[in-house]
Amino acid sequence: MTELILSLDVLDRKRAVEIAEAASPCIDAVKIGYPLVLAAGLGIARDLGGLGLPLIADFKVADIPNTNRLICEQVFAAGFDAVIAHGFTGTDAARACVAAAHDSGGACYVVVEMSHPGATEFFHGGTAERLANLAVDCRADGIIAPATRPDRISVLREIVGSKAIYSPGVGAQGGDPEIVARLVDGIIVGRSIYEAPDPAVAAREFARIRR
Ligand code: NUP
Repeated sequence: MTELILSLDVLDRKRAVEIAEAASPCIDAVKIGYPLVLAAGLGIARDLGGLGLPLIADFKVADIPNTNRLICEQVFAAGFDAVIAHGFTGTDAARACVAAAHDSGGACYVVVEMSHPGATEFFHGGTAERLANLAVDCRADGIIAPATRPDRISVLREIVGSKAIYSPGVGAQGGDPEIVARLVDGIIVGRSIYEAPDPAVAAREFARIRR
């Protein structure tokens, strides 16, 4: 079954915990990025630890290998189970993230094509395909690919095979969960759940769709 990953981009610690708790029976993981961590602190990972769900740090790590390693070590020490890294900084840099993740018993996912309209300026023309190959070479656990372009997911699936594909862009960005859920291992949903009048109901609806 396709996983449902809640993207928790709210700025208030208490509200973040409430939404995650309400949605928790219907979701498979929680993804946290800079907005919540910068607003609430890295300790939010511990606050959400009681949910018993994997926590993914969407930090899109993109630095030199040594700095990537230092960042990822902090991510896993803080209690995260997975990290998202960029691949465009090169094989050595991505490999540093994968190594740090695996040394901590965690996972690393590499962004190979982003979901917003401007992403086509740089990711198209062969770059996403190269990044997908890089993710395979680095032994990343999976890739991030755009729910807004299901045709692209299919192209990237050819390259990564059975590696996990997690896909943001469902709902608020226009991606159709019914179509995308058939192509990927997990859909990532943010605003369509946390901005819904009842996030628990919205999460249940997405959980039903993905089956
Ligand atoms: O290509 C990407 N697109 C994207 O939206 C890569 C991402 N990591 N994301 C993230 O997924 C984005 O930063 C946000 O945290 C989430 C999508 O949220 P929403 O559009 O469902 O609200």
